[in-house]
Amino acid sequence: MKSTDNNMQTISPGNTTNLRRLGWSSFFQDQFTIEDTTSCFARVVGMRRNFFLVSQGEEESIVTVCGSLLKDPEMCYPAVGDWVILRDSSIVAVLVRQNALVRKEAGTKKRKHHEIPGHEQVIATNLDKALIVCGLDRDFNLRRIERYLTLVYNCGVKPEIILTKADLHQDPGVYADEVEAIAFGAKVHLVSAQDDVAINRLRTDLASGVTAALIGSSGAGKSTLINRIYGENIQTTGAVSENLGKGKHTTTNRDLIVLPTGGMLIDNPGIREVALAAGDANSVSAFPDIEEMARSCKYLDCTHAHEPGCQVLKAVSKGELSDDRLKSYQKIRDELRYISDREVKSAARVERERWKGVAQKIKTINKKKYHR
Ligand SMILES: Nc1nc2c(ncn2[C@@H]2O[C@H](COP(=O)(O)OP(=O)(O)OP(=O)(O)O)[C@@H](O)[C@H]2O)c(=O)[nH]1
Ligand SMILES: [Mg+2]
Ligand SMILES: [Zn+2]
Repeated sequence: MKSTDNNMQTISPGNTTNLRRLGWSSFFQDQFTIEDTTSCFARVVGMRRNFFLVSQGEEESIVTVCGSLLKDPEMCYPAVGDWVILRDSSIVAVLVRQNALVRKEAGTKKRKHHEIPGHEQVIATNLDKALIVCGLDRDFNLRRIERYLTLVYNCGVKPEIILTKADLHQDPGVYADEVEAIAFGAKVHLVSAQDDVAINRLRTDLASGVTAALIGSSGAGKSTLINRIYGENIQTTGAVSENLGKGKHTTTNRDLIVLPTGGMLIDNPGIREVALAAGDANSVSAFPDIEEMARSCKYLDCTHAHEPGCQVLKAVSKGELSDDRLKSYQKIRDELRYISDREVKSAARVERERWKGVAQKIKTINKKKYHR
């Protein structure tokens, strides 16, 4: 199935008012037209081992993926947040995504073909924003927040930061100030599950049709926030271990939750390691301060490690930039460079392998000639 203008598949749009509540827009509408009565548009709201939960705005239904979709190189495997075309309880097409929050798959557990270790894992798609949730307990870590910001910006998604568990401190504003200083324009919310005013503010920010995904460590308090914003305990929450200060991976599935007030929140399992995926070349940097200083460095290719005339190092020595933030920047920069290098190299390797095959064939042909 193609989505090009000259080969338009026509399918009845269904109830667009209901779809709109789920975030349906002309961006998706313009991709396909459905005319047959057996097909319809739906949004993926949940993912389980062998099936998907989809919604058309009212009831949810359980569907599978059509075998031919898996073989179509132009189609991607559905993820939570995707708009799809359904036919006979199976997903036959995935609409082009507005954006996708993607990270490298960490760990070595054997997974299904779409989640191979070291490969990219789609957290959620078609987002209006990503809410980076950080608990003001042992979870609090500026360097990790910088990594999350890089991940979100790299995916072309708008980040906001939620600092939760503010009730654990006398003066939580200090943490908010520290985060504001590295957030550069990304909104910072200071909340706690008990704070009705703060929860209400988050709720009002999620207008009807708006989709936001919550990401953060296990135990950060993502599901607790969803329950509070929703107004009912719909997601299971779990305690944080006293010795390790970490959560126990209570949430294991990705789910899109439609709030009674209209907005949508995607709950995700806690992320163990913020492994970055190769970014979009036009993405916004999470380090605009350092990049601005670097423009005045003496050398264009300054690494800000030892070079004379380095304005970044000068800022560190003057106390205008923290050494930790510079180290965090350098680490992320090197990682992203490594990822993109590896991608270029693997493309080169594929090409080399192809030529090896061709060369082998030529050799055998020549050999035959020689022996004749
Ligand atoms: N003191 C305090 N504790 C909170 C707050 N929010 C959440 N918690 C506690 O933190 C623990 C973890 O909360 P969850 O909401 O399950 O965390 P999560 O981010 O969903 O964790 P995973 O599902 O494992 O990724 C629970 O024991 C919550 O009661 C808060 O605002 N203040
Ligand atoms: Mg959870
Ligand atoms: Zn420099």
